[in-house]
Parts: sequence; structure tokens; C-alpha cells
Amino acid sequence: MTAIATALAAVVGDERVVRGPVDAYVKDETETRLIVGSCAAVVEPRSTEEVAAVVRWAYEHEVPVVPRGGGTGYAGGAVPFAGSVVVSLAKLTAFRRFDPELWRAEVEAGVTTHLLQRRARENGLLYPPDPGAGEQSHIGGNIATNAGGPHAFKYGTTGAWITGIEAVVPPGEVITIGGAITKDVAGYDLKHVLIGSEGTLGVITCAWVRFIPAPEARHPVVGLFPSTATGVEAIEAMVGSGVAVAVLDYLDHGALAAAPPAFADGDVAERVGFALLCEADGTAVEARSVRAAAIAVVEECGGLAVAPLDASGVAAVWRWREGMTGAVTTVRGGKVSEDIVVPLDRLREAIDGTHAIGDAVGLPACSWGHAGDGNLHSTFLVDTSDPDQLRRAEAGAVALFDLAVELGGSLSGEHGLGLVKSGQLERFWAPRKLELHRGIKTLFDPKGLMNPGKKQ
Ligand code: LAC
Ligand code: ZN
Repeated sequence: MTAIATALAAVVGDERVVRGPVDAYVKDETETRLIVGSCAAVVEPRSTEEVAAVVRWAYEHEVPVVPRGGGTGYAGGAVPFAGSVVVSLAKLTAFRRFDPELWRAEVEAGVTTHLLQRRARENGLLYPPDPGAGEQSHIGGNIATNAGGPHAFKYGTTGAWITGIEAVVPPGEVITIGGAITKDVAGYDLKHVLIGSEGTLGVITCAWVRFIPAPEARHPVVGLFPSTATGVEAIEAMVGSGVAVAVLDYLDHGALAAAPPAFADGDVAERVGFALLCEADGTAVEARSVRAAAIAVVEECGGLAVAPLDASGVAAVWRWREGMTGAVTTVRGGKVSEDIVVPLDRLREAIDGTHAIGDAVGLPACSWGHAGDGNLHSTFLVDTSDPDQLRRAEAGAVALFDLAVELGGSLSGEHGLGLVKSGQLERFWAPRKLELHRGIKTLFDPKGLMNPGKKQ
């Protein structure tokens, strides 16, 4: 045990300090680009008061604190630096309240996204956000990153579903913002300051979540197109003609090469250069009508629509989409993947630009993501045993940020700044804007001990 671990055992009890190897607590999905951290101790508090005790101790002793949810992030936000304390929220798993008839719950930070979705579903409700890896990711981490997902197109990101937050902020105090209320304009919007703050302002310990009645039906529509041009035309036609799909995702030819749509006819799959994944939802009548409209748009734009209605066909479509990031990683063993976002009418340029950057750095490139939100997962495939490939991919990532900003977009649409985009804000933000950003950090965390090095 390190001296810090021993001291924390005295603060919150021996059994709250993780013994043995802590490898699982010092990394996230950025392991695919060889990012792994280290820490002095890992604690797993069982209550908000214990989290507060840890933060109090750390603040007094000037030890950095790295909050950790399910560890499924793509930006290195939960990767700790040597000497810090990892505060895992995995044991804060209570539903403090669940009021299905009022469409709301009060859940602790370590409740998994899937459990929250399931409890809602079992009660005829919907918790719409669907970031990937829901079995592993926690609601606390989802809030800390304002996680998105395919359904964000219609329903918004995690933050849109949070009406209140309980958090431990330096130097170790518990605050609550909002609650079981759906409107609150008293004071500045501190709730949305914490949402997406990536653990740099405090530790989110509990949240008030809202639901809506579950849609009666949901039907996927996949559009397979010969080219990016025809596919992007269909995206714009879908939006422009008011077809209110809940999901409007895409995969370019590079992504399709890694994960061909197994549910389409073999010949067709080989000729596909671009794919769209839509979902029609609502009452049974609405979902059928939006489905038909989406199919019509796909066909009018020269695509082939695959729109299964049977459970196994639907499952195959979602398996394909959810397996995308894994499939792309498998090609060369590693990847550097960013999540730039651009205005919808610049999507085509961002998709083509990703390939141009890949060519410039000499690496295979691809992108997929949330077309309707203009949010790309622009990716360079790397063999991680070759440091030069990794270096070129990181240079490609910086070029992607330039591209996004040039197109009127932003560095990150859904995964956050974390560690991997550290230093990028000052390349693009005006001095006064940066000063305000840093001022918020200093106000919450004057000693700079909350998840240092992230979101800056
Ligand atoms: C996705 C993850 C990478 O959309 O955000 O596939
Ligand atoms: Zn995504």
C-alpha cells in the first residue's frame, strides 16, 4: 500500500481501498492508442458522505482526485496521473427514488446506463440517451461527459434528461442543484456547468433523471448508397423534407469495409459506399408512416433500403451499429478516433476531409457517426506496435480539429476533451472566452486538484 492508500484507509475504512492490481482503474477506451495512466490509490466509496470525506482529505493534502465511472470514455477523461486518487463511483448504485407514475427517478452515480434504461422500459417509460457500452457505463459518467449516442438526434444528449445533480465539490462539500423539478431559472445554470465538466469541477454522486412514456414502436431503416455524395444528399433530403426520424447515423466506405452489413445481400454489401441508419419511432401508426417516408427518401436518392420488422432483423442492424468501433479497431489493432462536430451542411466536406488527412499522414481513414447532429467519429487506423503510425495518427487528429473549426464546427461533439484534446482549446478560443472557462475551473477548484490536465 502507498502512504496515500494507508491514509485513505484511515479516512473511509480499509475495505473501501482497492487492494491488489489497479490496472482496470487507470485506463479507458483510449487504450487503443496506448494511453494508460497510474495512480497512488483507488477508493470505492459507498455513500456521498464517503466521497466528500475523500475529497476533503485530498484537498487538505493536495492530492489530485480522478473520479471514475464505467471507464468507457474515448477521451482519456478518467485516465489518472501518477500520485492521484481514483474515486470509483461503482459502488454508489442505489435508486434513491423511482417514481414511474411521475416519470422520474433519483439515482446514484454508479447505476449503469442499461439498468436505468431497463427500469424505465419495464415501467412503460423511456430513458432516451443511448451512449454505447451501456452495460458498463454509469449514469454519473454519462452526465460528466454529457454523453450522446444515436438517439440524441431526436432526444438530445444526457444533459437534456437530468433535472438535478448532487455533487461533491472542493474542498469536500456536498451541493445539490435542481432536483425533482423540470424547470429552474433561479440563478445561473450551474447544473449545465457540471454536466459535461468531466470531473474537473467536482464528483457527481447522484442525479434526478426524467423519463417519457415509451414509444409504442421503433423500426430501423438502413439506406445503402453507392457513394458519399448520394448518401449525404439523402441525409439532407431526410431533414429538409421533415421526416422526423429518431436516429440519423451514417457509416462511410472505410467504416463499411471494417463492418460490412451482414444483413444485406452479399453482392449489395460489396457495392455499398455509404450507409445510413435511421429509426422511426412513435405510436404504431406514426412509426410505420415515418418508416415509409424514410424508405422513400432513401430510394429517391438512389439508395437501397433495408428495413427489417422482425426482432432478429432489427437486432442484427443494431448489433452491426454497436459493433462499429470494435470492428474498426480490429483492422490494425489500434485506432486514433476523434469526435468532431460540424454544421449539417458541411458534413460532406468533413467526411471527405477525414480521408484527405488520412492520405496526408499515410494512414487508412474512415468515419461514422451521428449524421443528423453533424457529429463524426473520424478515425485513423494504426498498428500500435509501430510508434511512427501512432505519431502520424496523432498529427492527423490535430489536423481534424483544424478542419472542424474551419467548417464552423467544434473539437468535440460527444466524447469530451479529456486528456487527448488537452491544449486544443487555446488554439481556437478567443482569450476572453478561455479566461471565463478557466475562471469557472478556479472558482470550483482553486487548488486545481480535480481531474487535473483534463478539459483544458
Ligand atoms: C459511436 C461511439 C464511438 O457512436 O460514440 O460509435
Ligand atoms: Zn458516437
